[in-house]
Amino acid sequence: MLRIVETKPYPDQKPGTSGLRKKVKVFQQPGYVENFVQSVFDSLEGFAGDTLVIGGDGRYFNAEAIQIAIRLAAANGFGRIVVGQHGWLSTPAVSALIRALGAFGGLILSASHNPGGPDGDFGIKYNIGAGGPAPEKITDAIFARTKTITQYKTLDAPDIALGRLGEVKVGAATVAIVDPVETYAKLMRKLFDFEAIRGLFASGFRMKFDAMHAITGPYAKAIFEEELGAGAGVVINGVPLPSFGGHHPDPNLTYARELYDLVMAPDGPDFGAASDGDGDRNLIIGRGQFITPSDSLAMLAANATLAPGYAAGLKGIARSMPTSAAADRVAAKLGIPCYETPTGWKFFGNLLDADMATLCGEESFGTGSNHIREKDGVWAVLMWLNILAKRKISVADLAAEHWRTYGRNYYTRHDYDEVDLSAGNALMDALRARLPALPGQSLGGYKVQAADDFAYHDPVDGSDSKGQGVRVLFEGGSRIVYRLSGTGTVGATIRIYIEKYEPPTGDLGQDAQTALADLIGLSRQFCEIEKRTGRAAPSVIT
Ligand code: VG1
Ligand code: CO
Repeated sequence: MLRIVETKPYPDQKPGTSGLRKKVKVFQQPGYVENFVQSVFDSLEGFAGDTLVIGGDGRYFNAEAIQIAIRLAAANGFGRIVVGQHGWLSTPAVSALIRALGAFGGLILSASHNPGGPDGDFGIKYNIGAGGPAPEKITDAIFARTKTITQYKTLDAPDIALGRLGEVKVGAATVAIVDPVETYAKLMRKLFDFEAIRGLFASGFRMKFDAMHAITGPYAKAIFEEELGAGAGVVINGVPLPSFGGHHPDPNLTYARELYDLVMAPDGPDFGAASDGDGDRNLIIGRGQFITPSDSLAMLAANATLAPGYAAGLKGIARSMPTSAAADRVAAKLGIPCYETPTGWKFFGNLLDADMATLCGEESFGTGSNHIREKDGVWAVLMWLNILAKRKISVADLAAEHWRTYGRNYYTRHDYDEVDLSAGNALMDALRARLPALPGQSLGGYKVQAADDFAYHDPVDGSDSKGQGVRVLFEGGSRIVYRLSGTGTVGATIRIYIEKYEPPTGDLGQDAQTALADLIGLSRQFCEIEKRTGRAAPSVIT
């Protein structure tokens, strides 16, 4: 039975770079999920009878939110609702399913790498028919709608059994519960040389994959352990848990320390990898050698044709602005364009749709390609394995060879979490005010070549995005970038990105924090971090 429920808007349901992200307790308020999901549907047109994909990363409140979303989708006229078993779908798997089914769009229930549990975070994101995050035009419309909404449409229908594969009716809609891995794994088989990777494992290559008790456990077990013969025990923390075992499911050197220590040990495995809450991020570590995400993008691009899905070569590379310029050097050598976009995967969508870029990456442990419209953690691991299987070389040797060819972009990101919001904004305002006077000045021995607040003109749809982060570019390819996070849920998170270019003839084997020490000091002093925020040191260094 269709039911129309009167409701009052909640303030601040603004979807950011990765959808709407708030504390679980905020989402648990009566009508909160309904308001947002109805606002999404109210901002879309022409979906009557069409297909909607729904899935999440298994975090606390996932199942409850999915039941609500299913009822609203059915009441609003979707004809077919495809849901991952147990409510599970990784973000890349949602993207793959939307595309494979030709669905109208999808809802992803996740707060990605943010912690879960009753006191953790939750999130909802809408993805369009191309498989990627909704562009700003749609997220702006959704936000506008959340402020004026007066009612939502739902059904009087019981919860459905999310664990049971098969189809059930909810109102007039058919709900199909599907295996979360199947469609995704099929796509991976098309892109990569599974035979060669099987051979790699058969030859004694050892790997550890840390699923961080988040969504990639089932994917990694099915693909790495079973299909590729890596063997049982390769996947650690492989069971998705609502609170991610109390951990922060963020695959970086701070939160994936267990894996890092394992792989850096002298008798450690050849290769270590991890993914985040919703499976779109990746961490790559070879024995004795961590690969920064920026370097990973460059190295994958330089070797991409070894994977069958990319044998024809790359059309272009795209990276987010704060991502290091390592990929630019590969693009230049390949004679293809390299696009610099604002932070967030949604900016890559147009370039991929227009076939202007094939590989994309962000410094925040996100790498992906035109196979879907999200970054993809398991894909990145397979791409590395495919390349290592073909090159028959260690990660450390591949990295050393890469830097000898292109030079090395030493890189680090320093995050200051949960800073007072007005202090964060004031810091950025003060930086912006100083920009015009910077070019030509010498800061700590570095000569400023250019300085701006990054703006992006989308070459495909002509849209403009302004205020995307303060860049101070130095002569010789070094730079400091400042921006505020759009995904934090408490106060402001200030991100400082520091990069220094070392040419092929320079010292390529340094520790990044050491190589960057003078620029790190300069980055703090220049924005007066301690005076303005009371913080002498960052909360997280990656
Ligand atoms: C962060 C990263 C950004 C990434 C975004 C979503 O955003 O810096 O590169 O696209 O998270 O990642 P911000 O605004 O906090 O810096 V995830 O794994 O949510 O989907
Ligand atoms: Co994520």
